[in-house]
Amino acid sequence: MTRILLLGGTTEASSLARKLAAKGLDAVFSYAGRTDDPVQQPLPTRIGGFGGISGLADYLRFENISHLIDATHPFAAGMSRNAIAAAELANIPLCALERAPWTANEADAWTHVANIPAAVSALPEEPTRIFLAIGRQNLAPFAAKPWHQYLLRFVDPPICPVPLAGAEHVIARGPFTEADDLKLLKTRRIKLIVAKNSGGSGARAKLDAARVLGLPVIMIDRPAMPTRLVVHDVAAVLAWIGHSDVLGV
Ligand code: 3Y8
Ligand code: NAP
Repeated sequence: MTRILLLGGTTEASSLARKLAAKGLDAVFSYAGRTDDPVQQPLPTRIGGFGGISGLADYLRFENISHLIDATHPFAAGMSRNAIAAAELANIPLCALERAPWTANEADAWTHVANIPAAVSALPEEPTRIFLAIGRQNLAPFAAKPWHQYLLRFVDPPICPVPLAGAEHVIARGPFTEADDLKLLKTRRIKLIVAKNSGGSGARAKLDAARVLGLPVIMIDRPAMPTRLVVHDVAAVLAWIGHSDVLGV
């Protein structure tokens, strides 16, 4: 009997959730509970951590999950690593739905760095107006270079002080549009963007706007992930769970 746990929190996860619901499949959608008011899903939804690897393995067993799908974000490394270990413990098949990294073209001025500390090191020495488009959770290392004027973008209003004195912030939930991000970069006089190589369409607008304005981008590579089955579209996930129709998906 097919019963799916879908680890979500991305555009692709929401798209897959709509397909699973449309097919009437028995599936549970899972959010970490990072945001105040996550997008409603067309599936029964649970919110919050599982309690590490063992907590997730117990959940898989007690909920009689037959298929685990990791459609979390490429930078949600902790969750993805736990999913691999828990699926093995509970002897449940795991499939990761992951979008391809973004790649630069000749019109882009990207500097690739391996991680957050390397992004801090790559910042210019002279004071610069920087759009730090990496969310809320990894800001503290940038306090090492307080002479920059940082612009931050949060999903929810910050409830505790931001670890970057003097930073400006905007509250917005993606997916974002190129027109909106062009306006943001122009009105805030941004001269450099720091971004995570998240891939997908929902966070891409700032890169397209940077290309139009000829702005440099420091692009943070995604963390390496242990070997697991990875697919790149909803159709492949449906085929994996044995529910793709001959005429469509
Ligand atoms: C809680 C669920 C959907 C999913 C939409 C995608 C697109 C819009 C763009 C910028 C970059 C950033 C951030 C971002 C985007 C989508 C997608 C994506 C980037 C929500 C969501 C949850 C989160 C968590 C949140 C993080 C933060 C990261 C903001 C919902 C809206 C920067 C990642 O305040 C916090 O604690 C925020 C934490 C993890 C990264 C960070 O470290 O701060 N996403 N984002 C999920 C959960 O609880 O399980 O609220 O509806 C989902 C989306 N955010 O269904 O339409 O698919 O990537 N999310 C990044 O890519 O760099 C914004 O500003 O340009
Ligand atoms: P993370 O650092 O990889 O995970 C930390 C812990 O959060 C996990 O060990 C787990 O707690 C819990 N968790 C994470 N995702 C979960 C989910 N979908 N359902 C239930 N628990 C979850 O996670 P993160 O990077 O903060 O991402 C959190 C959520 O935001 C995920 O849904 C992710 O898809 C989404 N998101 C993240 C980013 C990003 O840049 N990181 C961008 C867009 C969306 P336990 O150990 O207690 O089980």
